[in-house]
Amino acid sequence: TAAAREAAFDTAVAADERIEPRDWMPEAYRASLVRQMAQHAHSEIIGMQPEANWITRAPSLRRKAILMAKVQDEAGHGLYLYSAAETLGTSRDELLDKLHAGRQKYSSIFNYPTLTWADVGAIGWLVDGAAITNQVPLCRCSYGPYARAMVRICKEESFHQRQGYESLLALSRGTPAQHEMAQDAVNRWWWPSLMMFGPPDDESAHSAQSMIWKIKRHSNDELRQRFVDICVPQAEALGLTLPDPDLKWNEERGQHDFGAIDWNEFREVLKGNGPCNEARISQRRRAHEEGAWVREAATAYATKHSGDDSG
Ligand code: FAQ
Repeated sequence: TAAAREAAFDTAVAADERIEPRDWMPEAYRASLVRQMAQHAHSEIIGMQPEANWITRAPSLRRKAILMAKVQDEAGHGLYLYSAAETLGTSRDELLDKLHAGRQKYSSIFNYPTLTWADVGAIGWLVDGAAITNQVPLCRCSYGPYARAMVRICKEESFHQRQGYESLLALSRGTPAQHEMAQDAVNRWWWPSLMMFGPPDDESAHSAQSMIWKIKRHSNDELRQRFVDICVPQAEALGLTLPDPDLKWNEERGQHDFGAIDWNEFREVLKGNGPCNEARISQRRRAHEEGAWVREAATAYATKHSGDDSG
């Protein structure tokens, strides 16, 4: 019966068992996973744009090779995530259509511009750093295909974070102008990185249910706090300052206090009014249209060879 199926699902989730594609699941669980995984996949592929902006201008062959590999990894992450979402019965086409029509979100962070080379380092350090902090717990998500995709993605994100840190360190220890460029990038990326974790807990529409379902393991504010605590000693080691005069160690809490986040800015970016929203989505639509011939050729090839392995 329906009640028994639902009870079995609840028991499996409570016992930390994985839910797999063929298992019964509540429609709302399926819909919430598709929502989150689609947003995550879209973030990976839109997230290629800010850094790709610097591939042709990387300061050395080594930096260029590293950056190209990183941006390719992001495309790969998008593909694992779309595939994982397909196991829930939604096609990649459907999800991309929703992205292009503005009906599904992608992370707010990718609506900010990359103005200097140091932004590439700051993205690696802070944006990938925030991404790992948020995603490591997702490796224990109750939905099997999402959790497994996260394991590989997190390994690659760790490399991305280290390369960003190393690149910023080189700039910070470089000429005064390079140091200043690194500091300026950190000044611009710090607050948007804190917004990546989502709205404060008391305004987070999905958190309570997602935590019961063990899609999310920690609240938005918990992960944001963890990230701040991780970044403070790293900023010190980098010789850079985090742009928050209220940031200080709180002995009693055993955590850092930090200043107020401008949630109005966050809401504006989500509404489409960030500095680069227009540019990001139009570039994405253009790339999709320009790739139409590749999809047609791949479909024609697959049709020609279906049920025929003669080559
Ligand atoms: N931006 O109720 P909640 C990366 C939306 S990392 C835009 O708290 P939830 C790697 C939220 O969707 C970035 N929208 O939602 C990389 C919901 O709207 P909806 C991607 C946001 O799901 C690095 C509404 O606000 N990572 O790409 C944001 O419980 C460098 C209410 O919020 C992931 O997606 C935001 N920052 O918690 C790539 C991780 N925050 O759906 C390239 C997986 C919230 O009702 C270069 N996702 N919203 O229309 C998650 O962990 C969660 O979905 C949260 C939000 C924590 C993001």
